[in-house]
Amino acid sequence: MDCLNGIWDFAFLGEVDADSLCLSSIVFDDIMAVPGCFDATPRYAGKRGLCAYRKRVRMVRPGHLRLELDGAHHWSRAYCDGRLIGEHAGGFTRFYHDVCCDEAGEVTWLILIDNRFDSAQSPLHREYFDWYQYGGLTRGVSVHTLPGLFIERLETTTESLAPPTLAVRCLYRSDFSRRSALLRILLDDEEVAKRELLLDESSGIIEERLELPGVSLWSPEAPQLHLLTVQLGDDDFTQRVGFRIVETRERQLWINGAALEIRGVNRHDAHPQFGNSVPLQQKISDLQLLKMLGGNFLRGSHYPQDDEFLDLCDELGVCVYDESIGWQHKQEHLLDEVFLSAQKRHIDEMLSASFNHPSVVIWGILNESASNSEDCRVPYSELLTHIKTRDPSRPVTYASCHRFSDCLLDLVDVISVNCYPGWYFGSLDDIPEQLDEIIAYYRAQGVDKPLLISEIGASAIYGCHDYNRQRWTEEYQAELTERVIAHLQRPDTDCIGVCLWQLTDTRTSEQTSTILGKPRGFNNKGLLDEYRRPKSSYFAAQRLFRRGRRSPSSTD
Ligand code: ADA
Repeated sequence: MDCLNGIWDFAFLGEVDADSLCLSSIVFDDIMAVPGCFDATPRYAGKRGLCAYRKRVRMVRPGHLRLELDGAHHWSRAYCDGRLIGEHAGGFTRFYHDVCCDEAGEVTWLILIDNRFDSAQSPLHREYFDWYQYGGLTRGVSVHTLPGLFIERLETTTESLAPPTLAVRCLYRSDFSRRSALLRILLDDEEVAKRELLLDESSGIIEERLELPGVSLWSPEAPQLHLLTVQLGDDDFTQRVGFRIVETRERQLWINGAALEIRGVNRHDAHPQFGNSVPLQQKISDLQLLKMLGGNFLRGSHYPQDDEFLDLCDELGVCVYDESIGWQHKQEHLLDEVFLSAQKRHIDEMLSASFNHPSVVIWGILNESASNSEDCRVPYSELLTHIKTRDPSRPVTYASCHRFSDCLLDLVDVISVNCYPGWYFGSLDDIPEQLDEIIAYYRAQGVDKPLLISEIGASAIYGCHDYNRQRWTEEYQAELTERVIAHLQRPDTDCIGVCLWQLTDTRTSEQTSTILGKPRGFNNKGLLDEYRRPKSSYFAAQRLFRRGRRSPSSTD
């Protein structure tokens, strides 16, 4: 594998149509970092349009090359030595293009990127979303030289804990229709399976069930990881795995038989200086901030998380609700075949990239979309069934904002409720009553399912203090946060926990309808501001998260 991250030649082309562009006329007059968001750099801040990235590399091993892009926002078209090798729409997921290269020598990779809003070209990105949608090669690029028989990916599932048993699915491809190959599987460098196979398809799945007595389990408290290596013919693939089982029953979410009390936050993978290409150190800092808060859970709002971030969650024992891109999609979007097939492809990419992360304990789709319409039953059901068919081991959900009108909750395993008592409706004093009413409504829709408050919060401008304690002050936000958590932690409140909205302030869309209610152009509901400076609400949440859920005998 050759990593192509680093400095790329760059040209911002602006209002240019990719179809009428002559590649040889592009003047590369600048440079850009990959991974990176070009529009988070000062020269291109706020710009939307077509741009071109170029990198020349010496390929010592030619043959079947695979260009892998870990995230390209929002639309991309890739060329190898001037040859078109593929197009892709939708950010936040990994995809690839294959190309044959016969001779060793210099290869020129050229990638066009478009961050304009165009629902025909990029059906998954809409301008009105409440977050800033940056452009660029946001999550890195690599190139692989693949042998004739190669492993496409591994999918692992813990089937049992006693003894720990891992089901391994090895998806392969071969340029011969019939060949024999040796399969070897190693766990932490020790051979655990070996057999000679006759492969008579050009692609297929090899399934192995490994019983591994004595292997340590993964849990939020003790996140033990193991290294799984699969060798097939001349190819090998190494993947970290954790042994753990997620279940939903009796209104709880269980990990290895222990009910999880969710103390979580929503997090946008964003920073004003880096856009959606948050550096590793900042990712670690964000998880430290979650841990210091007393948190154990993170909702990756509102798009799939990258491998690096999920690796950190695996290591730190932070459980993740990983969701497909989406924000308040209306019925007309959900009933549009182009949108639906783009969602399916995107969900497939999310699953392929993140299947083996033990930290991912819930798959979610389509934040706050039209789940209050019976007419949307078919698309919702298709997407959720699609996930369940590929991965029956994890619960599925969607975050609902339809307080008294949701009608598709029979399709999910976990009920996720976004609600803002004391902010968009009601007052601080009403919070307990409002929450009880909302929970009772959702409970009636899904009698024995676990119920998570997946968003709740209030806005505060960092540094805004006032004795009046009105909306937008740190005092109001802190008080609301305290009242919400205190009520949700009561032993008689029927929920599995809360994901506060949100860990940090985040830049919002430039569209007038969105930005007008958002001072500074930011969603200011962070416990921290966008530079991670704490507001009073962070400490209010910390006090209660560290204390945890009240037992029926507690006195306070
Ligand atoms: C919604 C949405 C969030 C954010 C929030 C808010 O619930 O899911 O992305 O926009 O509202 O701040 O209003």
